Amino acid sequence: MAILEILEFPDPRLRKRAEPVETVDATTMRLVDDMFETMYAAPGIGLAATQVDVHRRIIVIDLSEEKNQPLVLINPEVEVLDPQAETYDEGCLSVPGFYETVIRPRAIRVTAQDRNGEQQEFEAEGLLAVCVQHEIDHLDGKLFVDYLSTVKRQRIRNKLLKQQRSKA
Ligand code: QAP
Ligand code: CO
Repeated sequence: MAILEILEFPDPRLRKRAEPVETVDATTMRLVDDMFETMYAAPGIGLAATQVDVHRRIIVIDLSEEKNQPLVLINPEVEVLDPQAETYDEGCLSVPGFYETVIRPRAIRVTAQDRNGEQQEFEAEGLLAVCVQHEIDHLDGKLFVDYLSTVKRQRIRNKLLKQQRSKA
């Protein structure tokens, strides 16, 4: 297993649209395992392949305290069950140090393949619904900062660029 480098906003590679996974093979499984190791080490609760510069429709999530409830979503599809808006203070491993309120539909149905390529389907609300929608956005080249005002987004962008320059 390996810890992968996480791309940070405003890296243009975070804007690429991920392609569907055709067959869940050994390469896919290895990537999933590396994504979990990377997410747990961060630590985070959700990670999309886009964030590690792999442009395939793969997401890993674990909302448990003990980090023992891994959820793998390959080629995920979402249907809104309840469009009523719900707010949540979101963060992102690609936007380290910043949390802002985002509004999304409160309840969804998720269809996706799991780590073995088996089709799974479940309903989600609360943090899981937020996390799935946030991660699917990544696969479409979208970030939570896109829901903020231009002024807020630019301020975050400038602060992160400054941090990244001082690290490099
Ligand atoms: C996405 O986010 C998410 O700023 C997953 O310094 C977030 O794992 C979905 C993290 C909130 C729903 C609600 C962020 C770690 C982790 C940071 C994460 C940081 C260190 C974010
Ligand atoms: Co994110």
